[in-house]
Order: sequence, then C-alpha cells, then structure tokens
Amino acid sequence: MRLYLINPSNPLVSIVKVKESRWNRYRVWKPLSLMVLAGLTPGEWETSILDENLGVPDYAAMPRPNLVGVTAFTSQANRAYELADYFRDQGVPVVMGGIHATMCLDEVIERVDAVVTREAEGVWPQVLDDARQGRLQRQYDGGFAEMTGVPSARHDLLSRGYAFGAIQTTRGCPLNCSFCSVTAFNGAHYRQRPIPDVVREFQSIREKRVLVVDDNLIGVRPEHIARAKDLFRAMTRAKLRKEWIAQATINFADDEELLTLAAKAGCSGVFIGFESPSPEALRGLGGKFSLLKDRDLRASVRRIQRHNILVAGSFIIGLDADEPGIGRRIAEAARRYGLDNLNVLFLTPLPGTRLWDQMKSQGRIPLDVLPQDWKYYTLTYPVARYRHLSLDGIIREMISCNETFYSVPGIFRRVFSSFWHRRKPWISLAGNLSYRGNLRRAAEAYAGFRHHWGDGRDDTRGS
Ligand code: B12
Ligand code: SF4
Repeated sequence: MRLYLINPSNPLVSIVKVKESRWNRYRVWKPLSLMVLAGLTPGEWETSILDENLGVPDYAAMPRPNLVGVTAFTSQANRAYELADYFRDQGVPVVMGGIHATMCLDEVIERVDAVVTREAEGVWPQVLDDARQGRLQRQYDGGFAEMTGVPSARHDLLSRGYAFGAIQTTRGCPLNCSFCSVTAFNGAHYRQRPIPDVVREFQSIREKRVLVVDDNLIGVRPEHIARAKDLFRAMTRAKLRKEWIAQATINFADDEELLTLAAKAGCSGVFIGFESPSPEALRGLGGKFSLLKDRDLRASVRRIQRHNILVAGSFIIGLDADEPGIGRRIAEAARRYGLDNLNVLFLTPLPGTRLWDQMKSQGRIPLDVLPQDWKYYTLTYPVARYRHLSLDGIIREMISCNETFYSVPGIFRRVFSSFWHRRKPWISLAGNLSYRGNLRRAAEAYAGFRHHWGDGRDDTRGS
C-alpha cells in the first residue's frame, strides 16, 4: 500500500522561493504535520512526504499511490484542491486534514473523499484501515490528542534541503488572541508532551538547527514555566548539541533561571509577538495585552539577549487604532526595543477566529471570492478593509516599515551588535538579508494584488 502525504505550495508566498534568494533557505521549514502523520502510519504502508515548497514533483512520472493525504493552511487550500482533483481523476482517494479542513469543513468536504478535523492522532490509524478496505467515511474528528499519544515524527522521510528540523513539545494556548486560530484549533488547555518523548525525538533529528513549533514554548502559568525548565534541564543532560529557535511570550524575559537553562539547552533565538507599539491597539487584541502592558520592553529584550539569544519580534499593521505613519512607528519601536529581526504582517481575518466573525459582520472582508481568494490569506496581503487606512495607504505603511527597519545601515548596526555581543551574528545576518532580499519581490506582489483587488471591489475603508 502506497501513501503520499503532500504539503501543497502557495505560489504567492514569496519567502519559499528558495531559488530566487539563497537566504530564503533559512526560511523554509519542514511540514511537521505530515512527519507526525507518517509517524502514526503502520509499517505496511510505504509512505512518502512530498513538500511542494521545495519544488512540485512530477506526479505523472511517479508510481500511483493507493491513498493521498493533503495538509493545508488556509493560504494553501486552492493548491490542495488542485491536487485533490488530479488524484481523484485517477481514482485515488484523497483525505484532507489540518487547520483549513477544520475551520472550513463545509468547503473542504465538497472537494475531497474524506476530511479529518482537528488533531489526527486519535483517528489516523482508523482512516488508513478504512481506506485499505475501501470504506472511507466522509468525516473523522480527531478532537484534542492525548500528548502521550503523539508519536515521534518521521524526520528521516524529509532529510534534504532544509536549514532547520522541526519538533513540537506542547499544544494549545490559553490566551485566545482575537486574530489567532490557535486557541480555536488546539484548545485553551496547554498540553505538554512527556519530556522523555521530546528528548528522544530531538535525538532523532539530523539537522543541527531546529524550529520548536510550539505556539508558546514556556506557557504563561508558573507550572508551565516549571515544566519548561525541566525540559531544558533534560535537553542539557542529553547533550543534544542542537541550536534551536522557538516562539514564546514576553514573560520569557522575567525569569533568569529559565533564560539560563534555555541558553544551556541550545536556545539561539526566540520569536515574540509584540503586535503593536500602541497600548490602545493592544487592548483590543485580547489575551496578550496583560503580558505586554506597562512593561519596559527594551529591558525585557536586553535580558533575553544577554543570554546570547536572538530576539525576533512580530507586529501587526491594520489594527483599528492604526493611522497613517504606523509603519514608521513600528520600525522605530522595533529599533528602540533592540530587536534582531522584525516580521510585520497585515491584520488578516483567518476563518474560525473572533476577528473573522467581527470583520465579516461589519462587511470588512472584500477578498471573499472563496476558495480562490484564500491564496491571499498569507498575512502578507491586506485582504480586509482597515479602519483608518486605504488599500494603497496600508501597503505604503508596510513598505515604509520594512524599508526603514531593513535599511543597509540598520542591518549593519544589528549584525555588528550581535557580532560584538557574540550573539549568533551569522543567523542574524541570514535573517536580515533574507527579509531585505524579499522587499523587491513584495513590491511586485503588491502590484499584482492591487490589480486583483481592482476587479469590481471598491477601496473604501471599513468604517
Ligand atoms: C510551524 C508553523 C509555521 C511554519 C512551518 C509550516 C510548515 N511547513 O508546516 C512556517 C513558519 C513556515 C509557517 C508559515 C505560515 N503560517 Co504557520 N504556523 C505554524 C504553527 C506555529 C505550528 C504548525 C505545526 O507544525 N504544528 C505541529 C503539527 C504536528 O500540528 P498540525 O500542523 O496542526 O497537524 C496536526 C493536525 O492538524 C492534523 N493534520 C494536519 N495536516 C493533516 C493532513 C491530513 C491528511 C490529516 C489526516 C491530518 C492532518 O494532524 C496533525 C497531527 O495531529 C501553527 C500554529 C498551530 N498551532 O497550528 C501556525 C499556523 C498554522 N500558521 C498560520 C499562518 C497564517 C501561516 C502563514 C500563512 C502566515 C505567516 N506568515 O505566519 C505562513 C504561510 C505558510 C504557507 N505555506 O502558506 C496559521 C494558520 C491559520 C490558517 N487558517 O491557515 C497558524 C494556525 C497560526 C495562527 N496564528 O493562526 N507556519
Ligand atoms: S498568545 Fe500567541 S498562540 Fe496564544 S492566542 Fe495569542 S497569538 Fe495565538
């Protein structure tokens, strides 16, 4: 029995064009979902993972599979449907799972043979069994998995062409920010994998560098932080000799012991959502506000960096409080906080979020020719109507933000600072050059997007 697990490409996500900029090699990540599915798949299946981000395979020249499993973020949905059409035309059943299938079940179920909603651990063996016996059901719901049931991912099935391996140690987030799908998808309960499982899986990863995909590696409560410390101690004891990066909330900075243990365990960088330089805008976002308010962010960032850990920050443009000039204000805030890297995204209503419900009810989602328009839901296109910014205005703000932060002197200053403080200068350089290299491509992409938007949609603001 032959199984293909496919990660569809999204041609609009310019960051994955490895051939156009070699620095982008540092920004292509392994599709962990498919490696976990492969880990759940019994040995009688001959399993291949096909990641279209590294190039679309010539499916016609490959052996015909007995079953195809497709994953998709919302932005990949259209390509997922093309793949489903292609394989179903040949009589191969197609199963789709992942966040888009969960949030847009009615849309997906029309286009594939079976849909798996939420987490796959509890149902994937049954799906395979049903497929083998030719009696696939239309829908399976995996619910929230027991973390003891999460298998070691099959890292061996995707071994070439990636700068980073990937691993997950927790699922779920209690903070439930209005724009984010994580709480809706993985639940508010912060679930942690057993530490020995995580360490064993780390040992099976061949790459020297690893992305820990957890939405918040350290959590927010004292018991979460205690567990993170135990994990870091176990990783250090196991002498993994890996450098890893992770996502965390800013409270990472509040515990010196945590920072010391993380650095000792190999933490080389952390990705933190600052979201907005304006307290007023933050208040509307939900959970995270309480962690960010009244905090000396420059001091917090410095405390992390003193442990030789790079800090990349993420901000959103297009919040209701954002007015012309927000791009420059974000770039200046990022420089003031001393961030090593800045990632700015357009406020995007993702299906299943509170923001989606709110913007939909206010008639503020003009990119709604679905599923075709999903390809723009990469957070790198302004798909909504923004309160104080027109389409051209918000694009100008994004360009001004990135050009200010990723100016040549700005990059030089940051890389020099990380070199001087011996804070991973090569990683800092690769990250900065990758972002800068994409500025030109982003301008071309916005021109195409404006053209698409022009098809009968007006450019009035939300309210
Ligand atoms: C790591 C990550 C990335 C990485 C790696 C992605 C990759 N190659 O897999 C990078 C940095 C590249 C990335 C990029 C983006 N990401 Co991202 N990312 C994540 C993150 C943090 C973890 C995903 C992960 O690996 N989880 C671990 C695996 C094991 O879990 P899983 O993917 O959910 O898979 C399980 C189930 O879903 C299911 N399943 C999944 N696929 C399939 C397929 C089949 C056949 C079956 C049966 C089951 C199944 O089984 C798995 C085991 O239970 C999530 C947050 C989250 N908690 O999901 C956001 C998240 C998925 N990303 C998100 C977004 C928006 C993006 C971007 C579009 C925008 C951006 N700039 O961040 C880009 C563009 C990607 C693209 N190609 O279009 C959103 C997606 C929302 C949506 N509706 O699509 C999320 C949910 C974050 C959020 N804040 O809302 N991302
Ligand atoms: S803290 Fe992060 S993962 Fe949790 S809901 Fe907010 S944005 Fe999503």
